[in-house]
Amino acid sequence: MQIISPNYILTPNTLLTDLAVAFDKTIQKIAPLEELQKEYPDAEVAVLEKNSLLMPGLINAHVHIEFSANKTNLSYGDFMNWLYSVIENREELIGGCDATCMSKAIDAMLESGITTFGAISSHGMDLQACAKAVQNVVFFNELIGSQATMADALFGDFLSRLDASKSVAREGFHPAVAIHSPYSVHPILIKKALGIVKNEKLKLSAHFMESEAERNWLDSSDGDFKDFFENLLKQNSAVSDSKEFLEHFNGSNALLTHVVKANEEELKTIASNKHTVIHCPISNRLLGNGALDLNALDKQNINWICATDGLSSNYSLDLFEEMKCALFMHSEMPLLELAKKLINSVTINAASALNLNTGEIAEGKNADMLVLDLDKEPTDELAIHLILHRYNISKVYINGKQEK
Ligand code: MCF
Ligand code: FE
Repeated sequence: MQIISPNYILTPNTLLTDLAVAFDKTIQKIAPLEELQKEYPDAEVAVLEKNSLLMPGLINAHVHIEFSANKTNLSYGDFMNWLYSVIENREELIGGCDATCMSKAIDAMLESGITTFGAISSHGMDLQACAKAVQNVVFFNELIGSQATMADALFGDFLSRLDASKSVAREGFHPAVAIHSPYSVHPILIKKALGIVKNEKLKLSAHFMESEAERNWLDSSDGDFKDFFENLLKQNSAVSDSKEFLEHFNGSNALLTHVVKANEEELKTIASNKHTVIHCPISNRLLGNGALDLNALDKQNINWICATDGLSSNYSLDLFEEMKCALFMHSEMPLLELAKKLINSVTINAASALNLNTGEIAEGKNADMLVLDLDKEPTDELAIHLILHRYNISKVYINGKQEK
């Protein structure tokens, strides 16, 4: 048992003062230090310095680890140009991302306070790096392929990657499934994969309505994707429309990433199925996809969370940086309200979306915690300051073990 005694503890609705936390793998009790020392006389005690804040570890629910080699290879500003640049640079990009490159990305996330991440794995090449990461990992094996003729081979490959991820038997590692997107996955494949998802109660994720090109292709088999599909894949219409696509996900509490171009009907479907929207503001900006309308999501009571996406569409995997950009991007929402929502989105709300017992400093939750060194007593605008000031993270605990 350990006891940590910070000056302040951040919880979703209040800032606690003069309380300490007793924990092993999970948080056992939150009470005054003297009381905890009496109850756990053998516990190791850390009394922290002045202005220390204990807060939950951050959760980055959507990141492409295999794309971590990108810095300047890909074209930014327009989604289709980005996509063509991915295809053109594929070998260099994926081949250039070895174990060291992937571990560097994972370690950088730890340094910036990310104690849980959702890895979207395109090829399974990131499995070892994710298996040996100190963080909690939801490992989303991605299914992709719009051609029916390739379905058996692609599904076979997907299944063997899923099986390999199931053989990772470590605490905090969770195999899961990602359907790449409505335009890139054939319904035959989606149906087969969702059979497994439902049987085995796996978490499920998909990119959805990221670009104008996707909107036009799904609505009318037209727009910027027309040339792409006709020339590269000899396909002249979309494999499904967005309604059919979303119907596959009914009853799954899925994570839908981007959702920038979704219409009101789609938002209603997302709301009624209790899916979560993953918002990646930097990626949306860099790929020329505009900004998500957060008020429209709030109006429908949709749980939305903030994530970084991969280094394929970002310059860092730092959720403090991501939240800062979101704060400046969404002038439609009052500043303090937005800051509080962002902090909850990468802690308690991300945990609930991923169905993990973490994201909150509360009794019974896993002890995934950060210590931040504030320089002054916090004000009631703490959420804004946490996002703006990049306070030093002096300690990181994951499942009760100190990792920084
Ligand atoms: O999220 C970004 C942009 N949207 C879609 N896909 C990806 C992103 N970063 C990497 N990807 C991957 C995706 O998982 O690119 C591959 C897929 O494996 C093909 S589509 C460019
Ligand atoms: Fe992505």
